[in-house]
Amino acid sequence: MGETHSLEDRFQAFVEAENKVEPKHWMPDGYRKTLVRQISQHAHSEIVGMLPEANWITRAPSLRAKLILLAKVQDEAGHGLYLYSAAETLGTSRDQMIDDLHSGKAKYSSIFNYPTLTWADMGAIGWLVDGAAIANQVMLCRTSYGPYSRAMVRICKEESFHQRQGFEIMMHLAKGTPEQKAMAQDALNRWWWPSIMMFGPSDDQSPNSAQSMKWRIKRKSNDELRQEFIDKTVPQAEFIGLTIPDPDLRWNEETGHYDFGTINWTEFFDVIAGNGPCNAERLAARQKAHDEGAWVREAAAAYAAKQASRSARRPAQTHAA
Ligand code: BYC
Repeated sequence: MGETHSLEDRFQAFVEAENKVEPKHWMPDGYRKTLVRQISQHAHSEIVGMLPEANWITRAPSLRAKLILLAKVQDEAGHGLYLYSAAETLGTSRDQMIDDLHSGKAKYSSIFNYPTLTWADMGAIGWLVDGAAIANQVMLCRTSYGPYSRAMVRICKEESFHQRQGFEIMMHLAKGTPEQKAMAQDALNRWWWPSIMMFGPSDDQSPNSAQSMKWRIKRKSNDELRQEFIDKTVPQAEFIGLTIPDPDLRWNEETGHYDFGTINWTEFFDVIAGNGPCNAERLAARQKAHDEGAWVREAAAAYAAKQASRSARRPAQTHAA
């Protein structure tokens, strides 16, 4: 008991001194569990997040737009893979994480349970969803767990490109015909509130935040990051002549931040409980892809087994020769 306490105290001092925790270091069980929960949720979000955008690859309005969207969706697959690998260093398996996604035990970001109805939604996702992801993930580059923080550095570089591609789509539409501008405004109207919900419940309703901040897993609170994102994004909307769909949004001279209206937390909790507009569709698509990919996993395992048995035989053959 006393020994556990001193290990925990030493661990706490270690993270407070801004050291990185590595896979083979001792860590409290709760730290390990929190990271597996958060990193796997993050990985699932990247993978499920490919679905709403992939919906538009075949309908992108030009070859250039198609290439860029294809590259972005591929980046997201890569982010999912780094993140699954980072979570595996904590002793969980990819199969377990995927089972937890399919059974509904593990969450993925609420944002991907909304439909992508028009091309402007590709702009809104890049600009707002990747913009929100960057705010959250720049902070995670300084997270205390080494493999997670290093994955975040690369992911953030790619997310910056995603945010720009989204903003470019919105800027072009906003400067286009009245119909195009209306399409951009409609996408902003539908994606704004879900995007600011992405940061998670407000700090007084966030059960995991206090401990995660203490362990230096999270470096800023959900509300701090949400405010940073709003402060950064409102001038961008003004610059392209679009209106944020919040009548209560106004600059507050005293605080130096934008005040904003009340978030519909009932909607948020409904979506994360599995009842959003596309939850069932997203999970069914992932399950189908997993089932249809079984032969690839089997072939890869058979190939790996063949290679392993060859290399096990090789030293003996070399010796005999
Ligand atoms: N959606 O105590 P809290 C991307 C859950 S993908 C669903 O504040 P925590 C991209 C939370 O899990 C970006 N669930 O939790 C990909 C917890 O439930 P459990 C995804 C949410 O973990 C493709 C409960 O609510 N980014 O960039 O301290 C295309 C209470 O919350 C959400 C990440 O995953 C949500 N939005 O803080 C384009 C970043 N929010 O698990 C873009 C990594 C909260 O106890 N994750 N919940 O059952 C994090 O930074 C943190 O996990 C969160 C939540 C800030 C999201």
